[in-house]
Amino acid sequence: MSSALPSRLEALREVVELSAGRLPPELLDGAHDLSERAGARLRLSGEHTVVALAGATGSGKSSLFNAITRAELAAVGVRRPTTSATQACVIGPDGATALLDWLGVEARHQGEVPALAGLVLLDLPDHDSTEHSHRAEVDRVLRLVDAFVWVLDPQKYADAVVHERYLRPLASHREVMLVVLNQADLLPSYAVAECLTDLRRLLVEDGLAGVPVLATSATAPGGAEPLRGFLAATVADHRARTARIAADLSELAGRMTPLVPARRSEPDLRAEEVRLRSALGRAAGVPGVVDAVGRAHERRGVAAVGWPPLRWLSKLRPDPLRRLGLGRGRLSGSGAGEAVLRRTSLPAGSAISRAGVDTAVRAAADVASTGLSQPWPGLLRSAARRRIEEIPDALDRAVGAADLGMQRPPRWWKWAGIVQWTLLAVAVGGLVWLGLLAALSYLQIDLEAPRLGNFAWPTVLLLGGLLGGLALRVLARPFIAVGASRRRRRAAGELSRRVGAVVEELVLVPLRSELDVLTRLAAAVRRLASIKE
Ligand SMILES: Nc1nc2c(ncn2[C@@H]2O[C@H](COP(=O)(O)OP(=O)(O)O)[C@@H](O)[C@H]2O)c(=O)[nH]1
Ligand SMILES: [Mg+2]
Repeated sequence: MSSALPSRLEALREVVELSAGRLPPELLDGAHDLSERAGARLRLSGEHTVVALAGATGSGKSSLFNAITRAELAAVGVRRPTTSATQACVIGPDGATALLDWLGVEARHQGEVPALAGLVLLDLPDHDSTEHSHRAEVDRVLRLVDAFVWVLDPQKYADAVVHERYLRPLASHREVMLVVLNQADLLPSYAVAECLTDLRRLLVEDGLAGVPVLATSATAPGGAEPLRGFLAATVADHRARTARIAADLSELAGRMTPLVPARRSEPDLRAEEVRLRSALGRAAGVPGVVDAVGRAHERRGVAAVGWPPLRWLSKLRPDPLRRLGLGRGRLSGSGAGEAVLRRTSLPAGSAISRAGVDTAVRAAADVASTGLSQPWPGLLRSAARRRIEEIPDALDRAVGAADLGMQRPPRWWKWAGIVQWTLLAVAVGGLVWLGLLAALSYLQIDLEAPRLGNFAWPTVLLLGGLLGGLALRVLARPFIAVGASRRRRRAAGELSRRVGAVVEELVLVPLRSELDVLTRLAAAVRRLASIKE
């Protein structure tokens, strides 16, 4: 397990980073603390193993401490024995100063017990002390040590406090825990055996099955030997330091696992993308623009190929695109780096279309959160909505910058226009000719105009020119209409591409990036829990 520790600690750092602002603060604080604590302990002496003696008042912690270290270091109370500060005894190698500084233990002693070289034994205040500061000291030190020895006694071993407040929450720490039933000398041996059986049963209920339980006596000769033997083995295999951190990691992972989803496939957002496009398209006024493109095309077509003398008529009505501020169809000065964009005069999205955008964005977030429990649906919603305020402007820019294809009138319009002017010229020619003939005839000069069948040429020219112009106007109409619907389709395509880009940038990218955080966090929590990917 310890070989996986570096990767689990790396996972922990990732968890801290990714869960900031996402998971409950107390969990985040716990993760952050653990990351710091584990890093600090791993930088400190690996030669030493820190073991705390913890237990209730009078259980015999101080007496065992003295018995193990073979010194009269800790004050043993007869009537009201209390230890207000943690005492430390370092056995064997020097170099524990930084470790003790980090542990925040001032009362330090040096002991000489060859079999225990490397042990830093701590005698804690009573966890059931009436002094709040004593209990706080116990809680503080217990977070830092490599291993715990719970010292219980025959009268109080079943007390609810120690089981509920201390033992049960340490279920992940079975590997670095020992429970001793001290003062065994006070009981006949059959009663000791019964006590041990009962204590083991309680420990199983605490979730601590498998934790070693020993009977000791701090006062009877050799009564502390079982504990000494256990400590010697613990110190010798040097594993408590990393095993404690591994236990902390497992405990944290156990609390985090319910908050991240198990492996799941990427949600399919394609249908939501379609809905978003149409909602944003409506909000951007795309149907109105498309319609205006068609009408503008027809109007301009009629203006280009209509009968010249009547063209001014169609100019009486305003150009539908110019009215929307889209007449020129492009950004003003579309040079690179152009910062000031021309705004369209599109009506600002109506309340209804804005509500439509809102609904579509929420729906996309909800689909993305299918099967997730809180806080993720909320987080995905706020991610999808993070840039929602920017949508109206972005849509306006997208529509304003769209090339609606109105710059390039169909080429045949020009030729038809030339034909129209030519026909008009022919008609005018005929008219002038007829006028001249009439003037000459007034002057009694009769000239015979050349004839085409039954008609005089000037008449043919006048009527032919007029009828030709009219016919051209009428024949051109359906072609203009076909052109208009083609332009409408092209504009719709262009606008939908542009609206799609806004959907992608302002809704889907933020949403997917939050989904990505979720996936990475879930993977990090699995690595934290040391579950194989
Ligand atoms: N008979 C007996 N008395 C003990 C034993 N351990 C401690 N005591 C006594 O219990 C009292 C409290 O011990 P102490 O070590 O101060 O307990 P602490 O409060 O847990 O530190 C003292 O009078 C000790 O002599 C033991 O194993 N057997
Ligand atoms: Mg004591």
